[in-house]
Amino acid sequence: MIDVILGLQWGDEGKGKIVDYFAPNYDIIARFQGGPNAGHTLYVNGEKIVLHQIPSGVFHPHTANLIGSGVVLDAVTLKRECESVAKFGADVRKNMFISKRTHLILPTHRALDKASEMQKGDGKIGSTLKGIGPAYMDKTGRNGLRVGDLLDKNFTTNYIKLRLKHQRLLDNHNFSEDITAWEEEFFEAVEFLRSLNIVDGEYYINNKIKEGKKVLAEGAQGSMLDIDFGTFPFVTSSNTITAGVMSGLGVAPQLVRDVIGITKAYCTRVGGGPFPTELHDATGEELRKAGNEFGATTGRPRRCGWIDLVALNYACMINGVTKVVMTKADVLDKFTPLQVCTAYNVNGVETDQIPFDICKANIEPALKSFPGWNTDTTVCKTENDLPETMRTYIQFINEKIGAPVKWVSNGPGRDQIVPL
Ligand code: 2SA
Ligand code: MG
Repeated sequence: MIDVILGLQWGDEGKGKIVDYFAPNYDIIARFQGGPNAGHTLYVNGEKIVLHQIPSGVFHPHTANLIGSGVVLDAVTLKRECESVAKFGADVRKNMFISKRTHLILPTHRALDKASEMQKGDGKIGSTLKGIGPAYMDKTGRNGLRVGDLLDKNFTTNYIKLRLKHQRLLDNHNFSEDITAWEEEFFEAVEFLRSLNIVDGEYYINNKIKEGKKVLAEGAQGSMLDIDFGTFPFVTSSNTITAGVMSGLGVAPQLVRDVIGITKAYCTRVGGGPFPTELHDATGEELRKAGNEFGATTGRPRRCGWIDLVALNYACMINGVTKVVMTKADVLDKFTPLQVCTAYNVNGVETDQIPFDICKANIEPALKSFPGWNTDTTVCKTENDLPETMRTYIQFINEKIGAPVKWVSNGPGRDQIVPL
């Protein structure tokens, strides 16, 4: 049995905290896509920790953590992260497993990411520059190196061949940056990676499921950044949606039980691309401050705006969402009135669908106004503690997106979550 947790917006919905919250109910937490572009923030004994490559179940000693085949892996980030979680008592040699089919991010992938963004100029994607796009390009282009290849004695020769290919591309971009230091770090990290639990991920997970173990698939980024159904080309290079769980872990669709979608009570986006409900005014600035909306990986300020039910409804449809968690509800505590986007006016025509040409169209959101609650909700423990105005806001969202909000997260703490 597999349950899925994934983001319904443009990432940063608070997946890390929610996975950490649910982790004790599962035997295995598995990342199925993305790489060190992810920034999953959690709090362990009151201390903040941001995970990029390691699944968010790592602090639960009885939970195994799988880095699945659909992930792209940066050995340097992984090594650093393993060292930092060890300080909090997590032992990755005991509870973390890496699929042999997981593709490696090479130092030249990072350089290519930079070069590509520089060439795009104003039209740049706003990539995290972690080498994600180029690593997935080498996967689909059938050139990439995988974790299992590290166990081959010809690894270094194969690495050099691919590096030469990349060098020619970088020369075409007129990109010259000395990557010697990155390479040194890479080979050190590769040595470390060889000493971890490298497994046949698809057999590992299917055998565990046969034994009756429960799996939680942990999504990274968000549905609107999906390579196929997001706001292309302003997307990441993987399938962030439920479909990615099957291809990224090697599991059958009928094993999936719940798809738990995470949305903020408002909306953010980091990087380029369309964001119909974005606020360019003081309210947007206040949301950024109140929500501490800065990239967990890059520190970039996130763009902020009202919740977008057109996009949320679309994400629920594509993912087959069965339950929703609304996060950062407390960030809205001091905002009134609140706005909710119920439709788009696309070049003057109203629609409740995501237009194909969302990146080019002139979109005006149709907004419905709700009174705010002006209450400190961080102290709420049960549904009855939540202000009536918040419950009305949630009820409206449930109806529009066709999936029920079942939990409200009202602060960063592990215990700040209210079941509905
Ligand atoms: P990439 O690096 O090639 O995947 O970037 C492509 C687009 O995907 C966006 N993207 C993200 N959006 C939100 N959160 C992400 N993770 C970090 C975080 C991001 C950060 O948790 O805050 O720290 O800046 C993430 N990763 C990728 C990216 O902004 C591009 O729009
Ligand atoms: Mg994030």
